[in-house]
Amino acid sequence: MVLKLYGSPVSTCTGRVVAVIEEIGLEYELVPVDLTTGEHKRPPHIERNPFGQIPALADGDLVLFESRVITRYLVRKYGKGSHLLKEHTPEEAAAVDQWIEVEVQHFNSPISVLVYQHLFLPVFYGGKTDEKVVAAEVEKLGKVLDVYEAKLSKTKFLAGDYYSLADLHHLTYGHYLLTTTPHASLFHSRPHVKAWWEAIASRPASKKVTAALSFTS
Ligand code: GS8
Repeated sequence: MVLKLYGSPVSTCTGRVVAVIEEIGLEYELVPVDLTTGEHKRPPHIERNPFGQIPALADGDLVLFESRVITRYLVRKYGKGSHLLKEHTPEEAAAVDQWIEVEVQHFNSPISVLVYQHLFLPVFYGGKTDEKVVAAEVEKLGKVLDVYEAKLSKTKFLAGDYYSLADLHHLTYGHYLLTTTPHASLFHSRPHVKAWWEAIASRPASKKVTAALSFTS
């Protein structure tokens, strides 16, 4: 049965799931949910995600929401041979889990504000970038990336020398930050972060995802 992914091609959280689908090589159908008309807040989408957000995945009768839960589900169900979740030993699984959590707890908040301020706010909502907010979030993200720089000076990827979901989860916001905001130097000025980013972005699966994200150069 073909997976159905309910979301939007320009959404970071939808793209996160598409990245895993492409890494594993699964067939899927992207069913558009139009945020501009509030389709995500009404039935039938609200039944797929009670928080009225995208994405949601339907795999037969199973319906899931939360992009990072969907990615783990897909790896466990269809990507067992991959290293995307190293569940061979509790120690390796913990290394991936730890950096998956770091992305959620430390990276996502400042980078999503920066992308919102520079891209979604002006483009979708006709608002004006708040430079005070931007300055505070640039500082926060810089501190997080200092930690990444130290870790990535020891291993090629976050959890170890292998590409995992811990890295993949950074793809879509990283892409938008680098291509639609004036803050690419946050990544490029840190040599190990820069090399890590290039290793992520140059993967064939990543290229398919980022090609579909609009607003990019
Ligand atoms: C966040 C989903 C989300 O913010 C996840 O799936 O990872 N933790 C969740 N979705 C946004 C689009 S961002 O790609 C969304 O649906 N926004 C509309 C809204 O919240 O009303």
